[in-house]
Amino acid sequence: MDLDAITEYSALHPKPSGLILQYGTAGFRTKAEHLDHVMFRMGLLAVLRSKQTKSTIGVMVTASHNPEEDNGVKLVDPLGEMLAPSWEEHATCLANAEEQDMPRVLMDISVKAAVNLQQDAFIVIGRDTRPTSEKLSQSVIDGVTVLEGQFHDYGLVTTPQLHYMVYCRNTSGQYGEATLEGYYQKLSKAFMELTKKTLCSEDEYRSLKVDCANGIGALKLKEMEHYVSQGLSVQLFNDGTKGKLNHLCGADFVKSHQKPPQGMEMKSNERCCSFDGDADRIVYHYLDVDGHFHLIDGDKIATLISSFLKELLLEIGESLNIGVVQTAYANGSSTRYLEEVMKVPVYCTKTGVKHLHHKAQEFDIGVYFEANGHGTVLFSKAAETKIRQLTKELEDERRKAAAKMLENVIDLFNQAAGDAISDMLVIEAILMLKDLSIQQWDALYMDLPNRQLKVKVADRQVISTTDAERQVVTPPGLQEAINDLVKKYKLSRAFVRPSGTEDVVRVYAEADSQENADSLARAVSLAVFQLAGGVGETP
Ligand code: NG1
Ligand code: ZN
Repeated sequence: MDLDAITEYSALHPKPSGLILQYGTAGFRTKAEHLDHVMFRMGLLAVLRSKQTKSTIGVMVTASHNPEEDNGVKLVDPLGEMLAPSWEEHATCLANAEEQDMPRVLMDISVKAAVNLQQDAFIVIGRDTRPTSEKLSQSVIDGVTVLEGQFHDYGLVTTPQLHYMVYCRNTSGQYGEATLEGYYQKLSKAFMELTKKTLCSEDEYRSLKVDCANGIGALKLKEMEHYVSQGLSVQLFNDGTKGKLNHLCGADFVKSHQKPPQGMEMKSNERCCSFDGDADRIVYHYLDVDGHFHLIDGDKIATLISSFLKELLLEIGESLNIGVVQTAYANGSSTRYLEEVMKVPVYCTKTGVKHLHHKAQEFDIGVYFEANGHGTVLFSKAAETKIRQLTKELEDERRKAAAKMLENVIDLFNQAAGDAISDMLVIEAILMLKDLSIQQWDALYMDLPNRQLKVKVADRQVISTTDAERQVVTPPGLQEAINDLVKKYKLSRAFVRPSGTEDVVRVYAEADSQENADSLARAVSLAVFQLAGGVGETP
């Protein structure tokens, strides 16, 4: 390592002294103007990680659903997964080292992690459409270059597209070709094959309105459009030509406000969906004939997908196990429906896709979705091999057709990360194949009314939790207070946890009516404010 060169280049990306940031659930995320040094340093760290794993590592510059002024960065590990926890700590140390200490901290990490500095390194870089992303991704490249890492800059891509590139490159092209063309080809081929039998049914099913949150999803859907145009026509709204990124639109806005996005013309009963700013989340929605808004979130997406997969498995008669993974934010009705009606096992993990992804890997087929619409389906290597073998060997036409469909589904899901584009194509294919309208899908079960609120406290880390974040451990008395409040309502549930991406405590409540869910959420917020050091206005 050329420490002089590192010191010299680092001075061009100086750290504002005293600034402390944490590698959270989705990497570093804060106001874009505070991130230049972090980007440079994550370029350096990516090189070390690449040398250590002898694999291509990804660096994505995005702040997902955050406001346009924010930005962020996360590293993508060899098989497309989120960075390993011990390296999250290295990332935090490196980002927070004062200017003069940085080269030493970098050396310490390479020693601790037993990095062979002679090893080659290869980094792939991507970014979203934020005005600050291009310059920040250049700072990542500066970091990579000063440590003599090789790189490929994919420029504007969705977060899941970058995960896909990393996965492809580390599996010698077996998973797919590491280009955008390769991504579109792979997905569209699987989609067209899966839906080819339905192509002569009615046209209205085939058109979908997409709210792109004024983000990268719009550009990438435009690029993909002609690959799938025979099976699906997408009408794009909030495509970034006018509005501000994630402002009053996009999956996060729609889910948290339970309102239609602005800038989208919705007629009654039309199928609509919203992506978030980096296109790794999707939720569906529609207006009914009375003009009421209906949200179809990640839980209902998981339900649709797992019921489809279960039917196919029954058809081929193989005993592959299937499990659904959720977080505490999953609507109580969805969990009940999955367990009691569909009879599929459901597991709850901590918030953050890395936890869900990890748990989903335990099954032959692991379906995981956060209620906010981030998720995918993972197939174990053994299950994939089995299914591909069955499509070749089965003689019974029906069973063979079902196995073939499962094979298409494997190719259609992004196995490296939750992906709005890939999920959208799977959902559209299932709705076509089962001839389901959005209302019929919505009617699978009724969501329990719920409310999410945020509370500002002096230090959100005073709140610690257990039982997949459903129970508070500290501060003392808070869980008892929540228990007492929950008892006052029917069909009720509430929990609180410190956010991993914002400086707030999140409060979630559900109950038998919207009024009661709102009132329970407010009461729990007040308890948090009083017992966990609330600041500012009392909720
Ligand atoms: P935090 O801020 O830790 O609640 C949010 C989402 C997560 C996940 C991350 C990463 C909710 C309640 N939380 O995390 O599910 O998507 O952002 O983007 O939706
Ligand atoms: Zn996102």
